[in-house]
Amino acid sequence: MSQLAARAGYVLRGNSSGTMTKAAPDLYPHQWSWDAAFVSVGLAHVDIPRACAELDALFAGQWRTGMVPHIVFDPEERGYFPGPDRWACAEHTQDAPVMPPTSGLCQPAVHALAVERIDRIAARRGGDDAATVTRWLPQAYEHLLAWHRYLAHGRDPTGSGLLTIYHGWESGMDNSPRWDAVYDRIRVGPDLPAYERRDTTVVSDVDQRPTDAEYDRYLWIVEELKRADYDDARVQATVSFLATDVFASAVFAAANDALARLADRLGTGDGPELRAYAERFRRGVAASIDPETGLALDTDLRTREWLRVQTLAGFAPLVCGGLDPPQLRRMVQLLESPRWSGHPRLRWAVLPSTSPASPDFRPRAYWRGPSWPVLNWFFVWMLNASGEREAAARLRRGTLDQLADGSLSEYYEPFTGEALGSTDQSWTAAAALDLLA
Ligand code: 9WN
Repeated sequence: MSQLAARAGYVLRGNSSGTMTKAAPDLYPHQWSWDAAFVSVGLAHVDIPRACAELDALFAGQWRTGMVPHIVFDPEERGYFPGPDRWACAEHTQDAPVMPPTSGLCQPAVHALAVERIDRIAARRGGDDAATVTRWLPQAYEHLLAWHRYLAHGRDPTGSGLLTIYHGWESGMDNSPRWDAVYDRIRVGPDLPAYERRDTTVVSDVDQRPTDAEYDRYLWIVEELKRADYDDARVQATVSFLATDVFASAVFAAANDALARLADRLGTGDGPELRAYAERFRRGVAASIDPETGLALDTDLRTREWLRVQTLAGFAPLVCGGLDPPQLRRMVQLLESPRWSGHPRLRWAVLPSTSPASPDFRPRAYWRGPSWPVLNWFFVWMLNASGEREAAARLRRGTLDQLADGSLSEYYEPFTGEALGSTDQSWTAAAALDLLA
């Protein structure tokens, strides 16, 4: 285990460009939003100032609207598609910064949770580390407040307690079966500009990545966003992908709780506003639980129908709390049941991205089945936060066993344990460091 920690620290150092950490050295050579938040927690265990700098680099790409974009591009790096030219954000809206260039979407708002955790790690250490974070917090707080206000208003204009997303990429679970029905409806226009994928030159086994047909739709939505000049109201009226994201909503509720605690500590007076957001989104998530499966579901906003699938996003209520004790017990039991981490064929008792008992399950295909250490770590973190310490300890054990091969891969085949996707994935290294600490 000490070797694993050393290797994880080495990977994070190697993936750093100085101020930002590439999500992965070859496959994702830029900074991704939720990756950066998770990475900053890993960094906090080895270098507190660098952890703060990681989030500062991300906030440098924040839009005038408050949106924290899903990619902040390193202008020196080329190897990723779609890159800054394809997004062309600053050409379409003055809300986007010219430098650093960014994408025009966002990802789950785990950042305030990360900041709270960095603060706790630094406080435990005391001395210069604690002082560094105390000095840094007020400005980090301002970025987070603007980000949360953007989401609460721009992405939930009707006050439903559920965030609206425009692309599977915004969920962070790109090709999850969660979005199949929404993507099925998308008709790619004949004027989709030609493109060449880069991801399949890095991961040569195409089964591990989304298909070309899926990519066409991903890129088509980018064209639709540009046509609406990345303006939220125009996008919501025109884009062909429009859904609520129950997992991102739960993350947002929990992040508002964390930011409210920070507001109190800093004496900003925003606590009541942030607690009201937390309550609104907790209620939205609780109302999304499907009585048939016990899992929380997303909604297709064009048809107003629930998207009935069995993915780990269904455990969203475990992230934001608000379940009464029997409901909480039932959900933890479901998580550990043979449909999930207790499935008899699993190599390790961890959560796969899609239930192996579901017809959508495909064990090698990215978000359609493989298990992702980063999300297992996140559930360990959230289970601990809701007092479910024994379930958290079991999931932690399984995740560490999975990580023991030292490849720090992006995802794993859940039955055979084969490492898949990118190796040296930054957020997997962060997961290892935090779980070991
Ligand atoms: C598109 C960086 C990102 C993660 C996402 C993951 C994957 C990108 C891609 O990699 O998405 O945003 O090109 O496939 O799905 O969750 O943030 O690690």
